[in-house]
Amino acid sequence: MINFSKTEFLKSAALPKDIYIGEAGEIAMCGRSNVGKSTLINKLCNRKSLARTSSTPGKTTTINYYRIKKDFYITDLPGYGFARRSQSERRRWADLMESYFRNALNIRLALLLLDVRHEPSSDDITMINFLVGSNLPFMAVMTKSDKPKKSELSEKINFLNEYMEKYSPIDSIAVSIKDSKAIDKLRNSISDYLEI
Ligand SMILES: Nc1nc2c(ncn2[C@@H]2O[C@H](COP(=O)(O)OP(=O)(O)OP(=O)(O)O)[C@@H](O)[C@H]2O)c(=O)[nH]1
Ligand SMILES: [Mg+2]
Repeated sequence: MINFSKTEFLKSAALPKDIYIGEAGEIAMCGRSNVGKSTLINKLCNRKSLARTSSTPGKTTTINYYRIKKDFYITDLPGYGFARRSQSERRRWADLMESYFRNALNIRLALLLLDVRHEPSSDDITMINFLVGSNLPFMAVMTKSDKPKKSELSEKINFLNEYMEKYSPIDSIAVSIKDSKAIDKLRNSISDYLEI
């Protein structure tokens, strides 16, 4: 079982030349801006502000690498689908992502975060197709499960579960920052899948 609490910040990459290329295994956090990627890294690692978060989208603008154990990293990626970015920022984002995925030969698992309240957006679908097309194993993680009304939650989870089953053999999981049991379950699923 991974001891996420020993995680430490390793480096940031703002430009393709800064992208980490090495032997270590990697867990990549992908998803739309504001879906909760940086927040989830903090929760998994039981830390308040290892990764910086914000209530406004577009907070993470660099690729941030965190070492969870010797030879294993978790990578916080800048989110997609954030409309209010300048043309040049969008270009930089696209170049950075393209370079990241081209060089990330050691991604052992991607976590694709989806807001439990919404159906996948066209950007999410592009991401899903990319992961499938690249043969990258991924687990859908539905975030913000504290937000829907209790009466609607299971319907939303079932919808996304069924949706994602078509694309990934790995079971989806619903989490919330307010539900430490769900976070624990996610830690276990990641450890079990990676056998680390
Ligand atoms: N209620 C609730 N809020 C959450 C949850 N997870 C994240 N948030 C909030 O969602 C907002 C965005 O979280 P971030 O972690 O910064 O989102 P991000 O995906 O890293 O966004 P970018 O860095 O822009 O790509 C913050 O205000 C978080 O507190 C959750 O499970 N429940
Ligand atoms: Mg972020």
